[in-house]
Amino acid sequence: SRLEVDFRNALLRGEIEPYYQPLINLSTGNIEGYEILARWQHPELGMILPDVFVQIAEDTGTIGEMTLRLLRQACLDSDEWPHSHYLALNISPVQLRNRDLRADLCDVLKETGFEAHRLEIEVTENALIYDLETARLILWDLKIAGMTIALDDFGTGYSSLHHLRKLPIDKLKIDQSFIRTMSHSAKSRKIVNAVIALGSSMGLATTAEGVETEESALWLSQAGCTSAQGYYFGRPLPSSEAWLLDTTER
Ligand code: G
Ligand code: G
Ligand code: MN
Ligand code: NA
Repeated sequence: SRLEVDFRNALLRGEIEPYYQPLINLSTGNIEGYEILARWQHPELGMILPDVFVQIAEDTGTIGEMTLRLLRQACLDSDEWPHSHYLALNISPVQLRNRDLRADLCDVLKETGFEAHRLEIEVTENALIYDLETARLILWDLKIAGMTIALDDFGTGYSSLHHLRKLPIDKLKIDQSFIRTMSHSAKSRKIVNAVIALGSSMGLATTAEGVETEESALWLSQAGCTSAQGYYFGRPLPSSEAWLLDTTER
């Protein structure tokens, strides 16, 4: 298709850029990190969202290259920011079949001087269902290199608890669907409480995704959730604007 052809060139021309959404530590109220979210600034069509082009990147075998380019740019961008926060990078299911992932990511870290312990890798559970053993080896590679591992969209995938037992997970990102419905659903609140307790008992951090109101931010903080992300705290923004959130009083 037109977009598939455009995508490869867009990648080479640097039209795929990182946006950044802040992650807030709920005990201090301060920013602790930023999730890198890919955006495509198409010269004619305007901004295209990853729901459209991540699939194209996977289908055309360019997802690995896209990820490394985003990471390189993010490491350079964040080097200009006043605070040393972590960066969270999304990894696609197909990338958890590539044993070169650690070496590829570490090359970028070395080149940019960004420390591995400041890089968090986000994987979705659905990434793990095809070849769990290979995924396990790759996640251990990353872990041993010093990176942390977050399980994204937690609660929506398959056999979550099996994955928790088998894999070197550091953090659970509680899916937006639970957070969005919390204000009117007692079931959602109970599930969120249970996930926080599960994380806490296993020594894992918990991040609530899709926090849109002060009310849910306060509730999550009182429930012992470690950190939060969502429009209430900040939308994904380009580098020039993202770090400014850090200097705003909350
Ligand atoms: O804001 P948002 O539209 O950015 O993201 C939509 C979806 O695309 C989310 O599930 C997000 O995890 C995913 N996504 C965003 N950036 C990337 C990326 O660089 N790589 C991968 N694999 N997924 C991404
Ligand atoms: O799947 P993942 O969690 O990586 O995707 C993050 C997605 O959620 C991105 O598309 C991001 O723009 C979006 N997002 C982040 N915060 C909020 C929020 O508070 N509300 C809604 N509706 N979407 C959000
Ligand atoms: Mn994510
Ligand atoms: Na998510």
